[in-house]
Amino acid sequence: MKIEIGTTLDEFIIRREKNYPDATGDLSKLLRDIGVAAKLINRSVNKAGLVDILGDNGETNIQGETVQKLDDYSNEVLKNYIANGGQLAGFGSEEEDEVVIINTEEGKNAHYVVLFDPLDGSKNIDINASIGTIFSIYKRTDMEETCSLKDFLQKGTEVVAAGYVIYGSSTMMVYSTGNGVNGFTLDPSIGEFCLSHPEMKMNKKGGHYSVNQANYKLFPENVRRYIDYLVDDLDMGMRYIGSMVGDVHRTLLKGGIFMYPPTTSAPSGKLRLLYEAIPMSFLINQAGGKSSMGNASILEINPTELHQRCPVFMGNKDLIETLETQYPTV
Ligand code: AHM
Ligand code: MG
Repeated sequence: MKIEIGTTLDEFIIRREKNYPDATGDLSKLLRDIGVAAKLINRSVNKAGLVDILGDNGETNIQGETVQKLDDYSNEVLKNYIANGGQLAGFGSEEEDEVVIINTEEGKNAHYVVLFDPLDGSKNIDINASIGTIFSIYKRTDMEETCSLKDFLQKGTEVVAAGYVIYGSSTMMVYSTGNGVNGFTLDPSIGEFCLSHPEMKMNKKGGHYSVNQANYKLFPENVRRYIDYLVDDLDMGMRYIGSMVGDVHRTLLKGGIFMYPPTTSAPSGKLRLLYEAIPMSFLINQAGGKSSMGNASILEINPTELHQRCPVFMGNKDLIETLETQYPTV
């Protein structure tokens, strides 16, 4: 059944759930809770220049980076909204050192775990550029066992749902439950996410390449040759915000390729496998594109650590296939 443009996120989720008579409603509730948390984060992001939540809070997170106040706030909002809803057995956050297991009776019986980056690209807060929230949802691997780290270290092929919220010139939530990708724009006049981009599909050709070009000399030789090929042979232009959600959102809408390759100082790149690379790969794949760690799919990586990093290349299928076959990097 086709769902009309303008349908609210809640209505969309309810209608979609009807296609699955055995659904418990837990995944739907989780997605709706993420939608509500996103609206709260959006409210604060919009006020970032006005109230005293702009700037950093002086602490560093496990990655050794300065934590911005809005990172903290977004992390708290997501935790409170999704952890207390009764559908979650645990969650992991880029801003938390360890996974958090929910030890209530409801939590022990819950089927799902969530991983999120509460506010990605937060260095862009001060300059009013796009930032975003990224999330992925998995089912626990074994309901007979207590929820533990292994439930979070699952391959991208096991993702049940993933998406992002972009706080940009408008605020959008884009997500997939493995059945295509749909985008919802927040209508501030009614405070609802409304279906604006149904069944998103990547362009097969064209678009920009998106990379931190300042790192060019630090990239492996094949990555440098590949970038030269994009510029010299395909005549591609470059766009780079430095905010993964913004850069991937453009790639999803307009085509091209987004990459964060390894460098000599960061041999696994910068981006986190579980919080950033897998959820975005899942979406790009669902929209008909492809993602790679340089020589194989990101979705096939077996995670070993919660905060592990991995090289990221994602975009038009042809571009990724050329990378893997002609300019592979390990
Ligand atoms: P963050 O999770 O600390 O915000 O860092 C991730 C961000 C991504 O959004 C973006 O793609 C990347 O860092 C940009 O890094 P760089 O400034 O090295 O190009
Ligand atoms: Mg991040």
